[in-house]
Amino acid sequence: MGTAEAQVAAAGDAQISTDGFQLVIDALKLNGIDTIYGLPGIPITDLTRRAQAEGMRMLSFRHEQNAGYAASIAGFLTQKPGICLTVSAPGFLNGLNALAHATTNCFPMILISGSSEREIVDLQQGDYEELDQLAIAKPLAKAAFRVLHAEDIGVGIARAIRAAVSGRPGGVYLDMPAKLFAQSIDAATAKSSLIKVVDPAPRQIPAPEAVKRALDLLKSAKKPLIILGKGAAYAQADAELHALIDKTGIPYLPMSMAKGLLPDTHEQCASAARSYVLPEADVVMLIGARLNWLLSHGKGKTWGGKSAKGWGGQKFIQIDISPQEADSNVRIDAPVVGDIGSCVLAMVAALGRDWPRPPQEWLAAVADKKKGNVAKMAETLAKNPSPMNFHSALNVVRDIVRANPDAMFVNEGANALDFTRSIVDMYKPRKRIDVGTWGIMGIGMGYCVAAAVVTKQQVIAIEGDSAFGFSGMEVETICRYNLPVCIVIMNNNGVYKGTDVNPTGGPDVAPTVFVRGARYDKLIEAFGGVGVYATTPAELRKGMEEAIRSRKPTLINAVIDETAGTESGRITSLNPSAAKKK
Ligand SMILES: Cc1ncc(C[n+]2csc(CCOP(=O)(O)OP(=O)(O)O)c2C)c(N)n1
Ligand SMILES: [Mg+2]
Repeated sequence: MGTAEAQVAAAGDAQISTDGFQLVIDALKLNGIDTIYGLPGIPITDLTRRAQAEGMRMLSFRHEQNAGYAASIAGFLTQKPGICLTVSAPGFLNGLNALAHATTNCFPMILISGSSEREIVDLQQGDYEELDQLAIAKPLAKAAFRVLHAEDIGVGIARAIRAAVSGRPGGVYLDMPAKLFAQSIDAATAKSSLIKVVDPAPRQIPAPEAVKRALDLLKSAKKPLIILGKGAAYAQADAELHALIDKTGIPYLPMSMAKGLLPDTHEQCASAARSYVLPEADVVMLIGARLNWLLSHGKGKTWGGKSAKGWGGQKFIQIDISPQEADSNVRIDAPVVGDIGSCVLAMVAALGRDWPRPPQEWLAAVADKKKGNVAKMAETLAKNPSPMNFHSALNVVRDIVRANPDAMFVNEGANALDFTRSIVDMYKPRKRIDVGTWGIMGIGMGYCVAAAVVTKQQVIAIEGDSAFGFSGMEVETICRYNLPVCIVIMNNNGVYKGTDVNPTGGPDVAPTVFVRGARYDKLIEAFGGVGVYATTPAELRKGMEEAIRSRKPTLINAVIDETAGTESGRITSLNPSAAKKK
């Protein structure tokens, strides 16, 4: 079947009809959405078939959670809502985790789920996969809508798109009961019911007085610091950010997914002196970064406060799209509300020509700290212990990424995450995608699929062995679509490390321990991919170079010293009972 438009034209007869399936596809395509991440089944199987027949990229996953994570990160990378399509009840619930993740991380995504018959669900009469999905989705989504009539599909999709991408982006749920898809509707009426959304994410220009207030404060600083968050990465305002960093000369810290907005090797990048600059800074400008747990809520010892919740004395400027973000954790002296691109542009324009560089003592102190820490790290990285540890393995990964700066970089785990983030430099914007605000395990393979599909670039994934397990079956998906993904599993035999013992002496291993010496590399071979077993940095290097050269789906099982990890990686202090365990 063609588009509603084609049918009308071909038949020359306004009486010809179309259906709900077709309208969903037409509405998405009309809004430039050409990819769906999902998993077929009642009632959406034909939607997946017909989307493919209509030229959309319909990517089928092995579990909806992974399809959902793929959709969420596609939204982050493209500024268009990523679409996840699931069946009712269990499929919907599997996708819901990713929807909540999208909302928490401010990624635009739409979860479209088929659902059961309203009148049966509402009377709780026990329909096939009965569940009040809309009610369940609401608290986890930025917005949630249901469409009951085919003529409302256009409006439903338009509202979902606007809700997902405007203001602070987030996850949107769109409920589509089974009956909707088969409803027939006059093709001309159908066509006129569709909406091409005009200006879905309008710019939000900051107030000039807010910009002036912020710049006055910044100018008064003796030890200024800029923090770039993933909101700054999402904004795709790379040139404006470069100009701001260059013109002010202020040291900056990139949050995890903001790494590479400017190359991590930039002389103003203060990542290697993080624990020095946070407590020392007197004025901090946050750009698309929230003062949540990842920044210790802007207070406490990390910031030089005397107690766990004590204020460190910093003044804060916060550039954010949401007017409600300011003062969420500490006082914000100069909130600047607007989209990041417009705000940074306004700031650069208002800097003028004679903006003073920060005091030399501050720049020299930061540079000095950096130098010391970089030298210490270089020493550790140069070692070649046997068995291989995180550092000697990541030394290889660091070289490979430097040589392939366009590659997308996926990262999850605990130690496998924390060591990687600090050791592997990024050189370009939006290359690093990881566990995000919640620190969730399971984003790995879904992110790999979306990153490859959206960017067409090589993808490198550095995965803890536990982290990988959450989405490991999607290696079949990666092989099926023949995606250029190189997965490296940092295999230390368990969660954090592989050395825990069962204190009772019973036959079960400890809860954090897996099968010793597991051969994850064999897993991908089952689907025609390339498996590599690497016990030395040289073997790891060879495997990664070959994967990138061939662009074949590759899984490298990097055998890591099972004693090498730390409980909870860098966030041991958040672990209530085991805070002292190293
Ligand atoms: C969905 C989810 N479940 C559980 C956790 C708790 N958790 C944090 S890190 C981690 C796994 C760490 O082990 P691994 O990935 O092997 O990394 P390693 O520290 O061993 O390198 C787990 C289970 C989580 N963050 N997310
Ligand atoms: Mg592990």
